[in-house]
Amino acid sequence: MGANMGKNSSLLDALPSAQGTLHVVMLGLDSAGKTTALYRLKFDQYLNTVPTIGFNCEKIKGTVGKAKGINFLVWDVGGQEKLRPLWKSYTRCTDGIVFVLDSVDVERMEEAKMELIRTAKSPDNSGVPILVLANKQDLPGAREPKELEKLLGLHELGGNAHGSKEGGTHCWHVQPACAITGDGLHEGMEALYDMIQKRRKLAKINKKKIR
Ligand code: G3D
Ligand code: MG
Repeated sequence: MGANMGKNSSLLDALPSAQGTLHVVMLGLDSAGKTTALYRLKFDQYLNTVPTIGFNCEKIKGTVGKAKGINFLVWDVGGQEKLRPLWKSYTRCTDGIVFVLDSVDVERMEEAKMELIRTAKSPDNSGVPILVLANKQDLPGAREPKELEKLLGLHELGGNAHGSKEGGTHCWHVQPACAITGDGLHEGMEALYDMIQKRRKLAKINKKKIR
């Protein structure tokens, strides 16, 4: 399944598309904190996680700022190396990508960068906004967003949410967070929502221009 799925069938297609619900997929290396973040967003509490084989999927409601009341359907896909080929089938037709990062694990930063760039450059994800969740900010030695931007080479992906343009098609934003306490998670979802809205507005304008 997954890696061998036909071009026209994805798990997302199998779901009834709830009106107004935004589809978001959480990616990132194993043990970055994706499942912890998902369940903290969902239940507002810490849940003990086990490594994800397959995926988790939950409906989340935005609580902060413009994203208040917005429904997100969030997919949390296993991050172990052998599962990564599956990411492709989840990221098709998604409104936004949350890339969860262990901000302490500098040893695996290059690996995270490779996976992020691979995801961003996949034609299916062209222009999909990316929220980088700089997780585990509670731990000593956690890198700051500015440094992570550099380590991940985010500028190669496109302008960030604040408008700088350096080629590439992606809007991105780095949000410092702690999935255990929940700090920064809803702020991150708001930033993602903001980028999704901007992209939609631009698409509308461009459509009008073509007419
Ligand atoms: P994954 O779904 O990305 O693979 P998990 O990652 O959510 O399973 O988390 C992996 C480990 O990181 C878990 O610890 C979890 O408690 C921890 N973790 C997640 N987010 C944070 C955070 O913000 N800060 C700290 N300090 N730890 C975090 P265990 O010990 O269960 O492996
Ligand atoms: Mg997991």
